[in-house]
Amino acid sequence: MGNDSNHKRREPLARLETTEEALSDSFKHYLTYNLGRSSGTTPVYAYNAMSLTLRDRIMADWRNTSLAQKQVGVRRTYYLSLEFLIGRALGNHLLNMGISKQTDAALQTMCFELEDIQEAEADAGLGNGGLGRLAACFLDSCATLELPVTGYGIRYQYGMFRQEIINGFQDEEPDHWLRDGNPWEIERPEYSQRIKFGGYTEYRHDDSGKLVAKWVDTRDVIAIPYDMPVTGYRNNTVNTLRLWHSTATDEFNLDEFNAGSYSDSVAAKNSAENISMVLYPNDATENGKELRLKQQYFLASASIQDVIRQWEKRFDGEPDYSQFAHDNVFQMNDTHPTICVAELMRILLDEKGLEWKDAWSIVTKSLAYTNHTLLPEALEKWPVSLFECLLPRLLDIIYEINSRFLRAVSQRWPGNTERQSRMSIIEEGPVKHVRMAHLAIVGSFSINGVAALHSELLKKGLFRDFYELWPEKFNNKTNGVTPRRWVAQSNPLMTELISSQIGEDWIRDLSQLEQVKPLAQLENTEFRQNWKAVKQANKARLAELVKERCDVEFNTDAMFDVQVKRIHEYKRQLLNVLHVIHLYNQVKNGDIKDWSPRCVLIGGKAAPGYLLAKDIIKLINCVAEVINNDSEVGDKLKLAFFPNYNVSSMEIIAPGADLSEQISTAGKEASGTGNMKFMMNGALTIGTYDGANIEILEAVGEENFFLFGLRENEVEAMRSHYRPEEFIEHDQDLQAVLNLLRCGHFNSNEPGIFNNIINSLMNPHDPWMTLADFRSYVDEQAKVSETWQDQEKWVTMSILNSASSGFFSTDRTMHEYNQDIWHLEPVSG
Ligand code: 26Q
Repeated sequence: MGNDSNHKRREPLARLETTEEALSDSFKHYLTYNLGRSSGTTPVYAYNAMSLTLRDRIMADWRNTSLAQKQVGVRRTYYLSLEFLIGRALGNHLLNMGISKQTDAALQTMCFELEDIQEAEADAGLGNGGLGRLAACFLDSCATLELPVTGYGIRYQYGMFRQEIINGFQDEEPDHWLRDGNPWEIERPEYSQRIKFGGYTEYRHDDSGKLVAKWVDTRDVIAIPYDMPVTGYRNNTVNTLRLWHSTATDEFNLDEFNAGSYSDSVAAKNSAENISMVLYPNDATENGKELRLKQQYFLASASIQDVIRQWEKRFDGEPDYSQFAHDNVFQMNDTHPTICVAELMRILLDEKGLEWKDAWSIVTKSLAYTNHTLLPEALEKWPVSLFECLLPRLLDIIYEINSRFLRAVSQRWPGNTERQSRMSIIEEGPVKHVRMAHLAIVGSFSINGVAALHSELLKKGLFRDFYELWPEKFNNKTNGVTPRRWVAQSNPLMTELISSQIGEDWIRDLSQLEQVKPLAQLENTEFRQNWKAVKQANKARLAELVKERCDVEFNTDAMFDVQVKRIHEYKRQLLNVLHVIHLYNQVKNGDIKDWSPRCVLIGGKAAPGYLLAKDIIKLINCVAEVINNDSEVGDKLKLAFFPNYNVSSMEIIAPGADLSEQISTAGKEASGTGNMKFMMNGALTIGTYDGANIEILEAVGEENFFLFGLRENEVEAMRSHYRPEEFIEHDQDLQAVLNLLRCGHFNSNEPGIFNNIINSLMNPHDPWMTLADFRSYVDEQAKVSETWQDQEKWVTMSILNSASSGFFSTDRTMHEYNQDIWHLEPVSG
């Protein structure tokens, strides 16, 4: 294992120059001497050479930041997440370092275009959607705010699958994002950790007569860290994202080999290497998959051991564990890494020899949990039997935590066994389960939701019992997005325009966008003209991409109406499609007075096992096929499904959108973050009273937001007597839409393929109650179209949306986490 205990004596590294000449020299050096390529090479080698050039120029700040954060007395946070949806890095580092101009110039002299080179970078797609992207935005903001926060995750060899559309259906292809190498990562095998699986617990009494547990006869796996730099915005701070790669131990192979089973030993090696092989592509629980639980424990154990290793080095002699919770705080991104409640206990008890009450006091002062879902069926639980095989010692500890916890519950509510079984970490039944959210709540000092409504609903619903026991643990932290990636990088034209008016400081203090509000007034004709021109140019850029990826022509004079996010029933892409079919009916009926032409773009991935979500993709493609090939429809209406929606495509999509669709069933979308990216880029929102939509509406004012649909309480009140037929009976537009669907108008060659969709809409038990909101949605969409007719009004609303989006910067979110949960001091590199 490594030893960097002499770090205090190390000289800071000198920064390398970032002049055009220095960049160009270094680039040529890497291209020729390191990569063995010449100037006529393909963009991928030029990308690698430039990335290595930049990495060199990050290294000094990285080392300095890292040393500064290791100093005695520096309190640090570790963000534990099974997902980091980073996207591309090159453009982000260039922006943060402020050297895009000279880099561009250096490349030009060597006949390379920066843009082409950036395109050669594969997205680091190590996440499913919102939760994973949030983790990436958080890291960006922490580095910019100089907060000592380290991300810990898994270095999946295959990220989120690549989605291809074949005959309208989703097809999943592996995402081998590391194929061409990853110039941003640094392998640090000297900090490898050993992770135990299987075996059993041995108890014995030590010399002083104390009962001690030992987890023995385990099948071990090695975790090797790979570090990626996280640069702050123009502040010389570089934080770290440490991703673990799994590999087999050497001796394990040898044992098996000596026992005469060579192939079994190779198979064992495979199974160790499987752990970090692939990201699970489900954005709800993939219940009971052994490999997923292995991934979770692998991350938790490797990360905690790594934190302890680093922290112990601060001491000359014996580490003082009474200080541990002062120095360290772990933020758990959903329940996925929650096994670390038990793992930290195990290490403190079995390896550090602490007493239970001291260990528990440390654990419950250093762990914090963020919840990201309101769907009860998405709460993670694992069969006890799986724990028994895989993590027997951790199961012992969970049982002990639970029995002590239930004692506290029975003291608070004597004789209330009903409540005890509701709150228990163990769910009883024919198959016993470990409830990970309960473990997280019991083990954490802070529990937060991700938008105001979501956090309230957690207290009233899902976690009500726990809120009654520990109200002080519960808090809200409304999500955000980083304005560096989501405006400064992705929308350079808007960035330039805003900066020409209010300077550049808004990029690190987004509340300053307020100063743009007065510029929305009609008399500011030049600014408004420029705003329109920026949107128009961004729409042209998006239209070009849509043409290339979807082979559909989007006319940039039409309204670009966009819904991109994971495909899920609760997000109600179906409601969107029903509206598109309604518009199509209007055109076909000649009901086109004062028509507002629309280009509707829908994109997103379906979990491979989620068949109805896959049907929805097929439906969108089938409806698109009919509409786009109807000459009577022409430019009045287009529909396209955007394949393989990912971080890089959002960087083009958000700036080009006029209308953002945020139409989840109220009470189901915890927050949403795409809504924020669209708002920042000047799109108007049509949305339900759900998640962060509510806070967006409050920030921009209801006159600048298209609100529709039932509220959360109304949804719940209607649920028991929801009758879809009644909504159909009273609504001719809805009848017409459903008739077209039912008669097979969009699937004449594939009869019956949408029956499941139709049945789900017509089902009185439809949890998403889509038809209940149809009328209200269509009416609000008519208001959207009417507003579009008044382009001056639209521009005003667009400017006001951007100008009101300051609250939704993750800089604000991270500031709040720090004030209320982490209590870190900024550390400058
Ligand atoms: C769990 C166990 C096994 C396999 C997979 C999973 C799993 C993986 C990913 C469960 C959930 C997720 C992702 C959830 C997610 O992205 N939630 C979104 O989080 C955003 C950030 O807070 C919110 O804005 C969204 O509202 C929420 O849906």
